[in-house]
Amino acid sequence: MEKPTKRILSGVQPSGDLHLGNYLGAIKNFVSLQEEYECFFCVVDLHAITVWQDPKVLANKTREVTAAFIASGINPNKNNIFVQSQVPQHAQLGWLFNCVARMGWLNRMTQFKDKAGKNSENVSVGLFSYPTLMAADILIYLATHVPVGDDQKQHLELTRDIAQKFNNDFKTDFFPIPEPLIFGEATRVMSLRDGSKKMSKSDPSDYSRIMLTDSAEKISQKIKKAKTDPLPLPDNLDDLKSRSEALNLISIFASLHDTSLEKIVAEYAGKEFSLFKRDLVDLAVSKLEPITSEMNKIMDDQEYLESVLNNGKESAISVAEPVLAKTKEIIGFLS
Ligand code: AQP
Repeated sequence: MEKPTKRILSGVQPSGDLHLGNYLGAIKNFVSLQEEYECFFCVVDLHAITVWQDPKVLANKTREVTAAFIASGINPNKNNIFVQSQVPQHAQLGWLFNCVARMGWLNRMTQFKDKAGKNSENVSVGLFSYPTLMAADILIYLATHVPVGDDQKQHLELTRDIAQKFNNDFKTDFFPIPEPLIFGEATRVMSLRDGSKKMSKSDPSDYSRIMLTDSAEKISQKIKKAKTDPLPLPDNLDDLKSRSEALNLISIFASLHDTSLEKIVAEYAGKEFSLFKRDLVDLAVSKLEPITSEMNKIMDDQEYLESVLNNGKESAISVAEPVLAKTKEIIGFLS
């Protein structure tokens, strides 16, 4: 089997409205990588159901993430865009990896601890074993690189451990050891209400995040209400790094503007937040409004969306099936 040298897999869950963290930490980077890499972009609905999803909204959210990919600039004619549950090889390899990963490895996953909180006896088994399915998502395509936000770094390390253990156990070099691609000025976008918490779909406060579906007016209200401290903006990076809310807003600005943090710090040194926020509103609206309106157009054309996902499914299966078959052969299953 020919091994790829520059192949990407990444996914986004249809578990709620996409927010600025998903866009700046992941989707925007996907767009910039599509020329250089062979790309597989997946709507990871199997991951979404690790927590309860209303069946009446899940299908629509799945289409919405697909529309967001395309509206943000991912070319569906050049890249594979598909839905995870429509490519059964992900779940099949996921089971095989459940038998490779160790309990101790999964017990260390901080995302599980954060999401389960004090309720760990009552969350789904799927939430606990989520990272083994993520490893399968990546390795079923023999992907070499994985663009993700900083929050997924630990899961990617686990993917590397699984690939390495499988290769060692079966004395093979079949699975690549994938590299994370975590870049940009906003690798971890924080809540607008609390600079110590990640911006997240499941945060109960609507004002904690900017959604890709928000109107210009809503974006403006949320940025104006975003938590800050009473000091003017700092004039150096060291001071900025000790002020979590200021760091978050400046990182968002730099990333939306495709500029470095240093340049934005220099531009707003000593200025008041009120002025900075006004400029951030204008920038965010100018960048997000075209995406939102394109998303709405795509969502109105369900036939087009279906054809993109059908093509994506077929090409994904054509790559995933032989990888699964080879994995089963290595393990010693009958063909
Ligand atoms: N706050 C963030 N900053 C930077 N990147 C982020 N990502 C998510 N939140 C941030 C990146 O977006 C991609 C898709 O994430 P996901 O939807 O699959 O899952 P998630 O990380 O669990 O996202 P949420 O919004 O926090 O969902 P809930 O609230 O359901 O847990 C990933 O590359 C992720 O790194």
